[in-house]
Amino acid sequence: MSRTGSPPDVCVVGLGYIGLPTAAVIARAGCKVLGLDVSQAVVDTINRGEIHIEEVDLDGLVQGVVSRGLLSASTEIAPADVFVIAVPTPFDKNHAPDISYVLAAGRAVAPVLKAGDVVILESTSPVGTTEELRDLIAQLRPDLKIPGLTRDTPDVSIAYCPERVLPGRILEELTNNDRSIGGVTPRCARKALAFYKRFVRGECVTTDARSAEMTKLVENAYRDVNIAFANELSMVADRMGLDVWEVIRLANRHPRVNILTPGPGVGGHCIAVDPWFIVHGAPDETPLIRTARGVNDHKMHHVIAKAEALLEADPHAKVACLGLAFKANIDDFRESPARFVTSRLARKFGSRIHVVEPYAAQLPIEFTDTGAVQIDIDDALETCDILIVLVDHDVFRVVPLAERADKLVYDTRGIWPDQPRVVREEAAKLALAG
Ligand code: SAJ
Repeated sequence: MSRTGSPPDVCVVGLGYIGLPTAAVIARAGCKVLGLDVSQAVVDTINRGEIHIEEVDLDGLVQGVVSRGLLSASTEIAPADVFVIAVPTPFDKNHAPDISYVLAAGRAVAPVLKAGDVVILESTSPVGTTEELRDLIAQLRPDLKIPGLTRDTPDVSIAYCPERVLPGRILEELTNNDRSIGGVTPRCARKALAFYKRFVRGECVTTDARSAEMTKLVENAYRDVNIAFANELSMVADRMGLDVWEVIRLANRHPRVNILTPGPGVGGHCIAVDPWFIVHGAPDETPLIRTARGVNDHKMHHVIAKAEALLEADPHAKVACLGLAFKANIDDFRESPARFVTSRLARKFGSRIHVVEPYAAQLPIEFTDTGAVQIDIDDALETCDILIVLVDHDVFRVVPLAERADKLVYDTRGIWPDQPRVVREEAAKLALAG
């Protein structure tokens, strides 16, 4: 495969939140792409030109590349020139990374590999996973010369190239973000680089596989540690009766200070997961990363306790919880602190809880039989006395002061800096009393 030659045939293994957009973007660049997934339902949906996940502009893109015959999906592997593996890497109950899906993908790919092929792992992975994948392929295909294990020119190339896209901006960031491309050998990195140059406009930087694996983990751990600092400050501010938003706003006027935004905790399936991969790899050297995880998880319980104190102080007040998504302006409810907090309140306070989530057609399963109901933001503003802001959706952010000035507001996201301070101080005092 060469950059200037005809486009390679590509197989993307795993058609989830990363795999499907990646497959579609590669197809748009003119490569014939086969998407492989274990779910027949996912495969059928994509082959109809439809999508099973929500992401800005993805529907039109998939529809276009499927109708032009550039993207198809299957549960059966087929030969290709480049294999891109984008499968989940969860952790178990002890926070140990589970790379079984990566190895299963390797077992699927190995039988159809031929000389000249490139295998690229994109899944967030503990350091050393790409070499494990390489060793598995070597074991399954003793007929092939494998990079790092042969003195000759290897038959195949194996590399690690993490995605770093932000949900809600995936298509744009897939194309425009810089990429770190880590080869099992420098030659492998060059082969993978030639492939990414076909569809990435950002700068592609080559390195070794282990450094690229660690880079991905470090990016998300960096974010987690910095959010933990903001969340810890918010709890300190509650204890001291201070307005954390005011303190952060002022501190951030310092030219070398940039404190992130407190929230009800850290959600999603990356930032709350990936730091554990570092901790698992170096348990004695990671007190800071481990503590940050603890702070961010604890913040959810702090929010629940503070909200419970508010609700118990006024047993007749009707309450609106604003947002269930794991962050603003998306319909992704996986590992969402807002969802966790609201469901706990619904279980305790039942029909007093009114949930506002414009991105959800209905309440998630755990709300069944709690008595909590879903209403829209207009009803919430007309009928509820207490507003608990859990997600900074734009539709909440734009509510003018006049429509909420008389409410008791617990704003975990700081979207309403003009909310009368007396109300916010009252909330802080109630929480302290609790
Ligand atoms: N959050 C805060 N305060 C902040 C920023 C975020 O409470 O100041 C919360 C969010 O509300 C959310 C969580 O953190 O619950 C994570 O949100 P996010 O927008 O920071 O990140 P993700 O999980 O959507 O995507 C991250 C990104 N990583 C980094 O920004 C370093 C993305 O670039 C990665 O590709 C993605 O993880 C991934 O797939 O690993």
